[in-house]
Amino acid sequence: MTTEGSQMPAENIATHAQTLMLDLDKLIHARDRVGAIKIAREAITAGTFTIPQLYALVLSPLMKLTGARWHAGEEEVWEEHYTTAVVRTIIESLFDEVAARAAEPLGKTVVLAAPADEYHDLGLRMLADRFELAGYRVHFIGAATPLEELLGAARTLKADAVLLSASTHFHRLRVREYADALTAAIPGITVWAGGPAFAHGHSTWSDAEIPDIALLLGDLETSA
Ligand code: B12
Repeated sequence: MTTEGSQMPAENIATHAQTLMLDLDKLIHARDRVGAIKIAREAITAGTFTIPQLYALVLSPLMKLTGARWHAGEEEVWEEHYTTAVVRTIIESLFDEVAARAAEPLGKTVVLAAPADEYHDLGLRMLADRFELAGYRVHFIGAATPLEELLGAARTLKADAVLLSASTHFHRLRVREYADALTAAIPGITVWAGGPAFAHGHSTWSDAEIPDIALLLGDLETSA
């Protein structure tokens, strides 16, 4: 279990997370991306949050807030893109901290990708770091990956597991196709699938195929 960082009681963590999220939101709206990146990094280097906590309790809710504002007509599309870009920079800026805090290697390799035409990859990128922290060897392929390319990557990179993410409902069938193709082509491979596309149930998928990442990695108190 990744226990570096905060030992705060859960309710304090929630309050601190909400405060940091609102501070980040203000800085992003003031178009102060340097300031936003600085306070997010400081929350990690000061030990206020673990990296999984920052991702699950601060950055993910910030993205949802942005999405809700866009949906309500309170934000332009470019503003959602702006927030996405700042959040991605925060994540990338933590690369050294992820490497320094990663657990002993487990000897397992995971490849993370989204299927063709699926452009949401920020959640996938956060999951990549959480797997790395847990000791996996991680290869992040990212958004909109054609099936043949993913099969090639999984073989070449000797993946023990492939994690597929889909946010848009209409990509669920494609994820099923990818999972079936991977398990047929690579004996013994584990395929996990998830993301908002599965938010309203996952019939035709087993529970093992759609894992609870917090439970699998043991890196958060609550499932996220
Ligand atoms: C940012 C964003 C975008 C950006 C994506 C940028 C990027 N590179 O990622 C852009 C602008 C490209 C975009 C485009 C679109 N988007 Co959009 N987008 C969002 C938004 C606002 C935030 C997404 C995000 O980053 N969330 C934060 C991350 C951390 O959370 P997450 O992705 O859910 O991932 C977490 C979990 O789901 C889970 N998870 C993820 N993958 C996996 C895999 C496994 C195996 C497991 C176990 C868990 C797991 O772990 C992650 C970490 O905790 C959401 C709103 C929302 N409520 O989420 C809409 C949202 C996802 N988008 C939506 C839609 C409809 C679209 C568009 C179709 C809009 C349009 N009409 O053009 C297009 C589709 C583009 C495409 N073909 O893919 C819908 C999807 C609805 C649905 N379920 O079908 C949402 C939910 C908005 C809404 N309420 O309608 N979007």
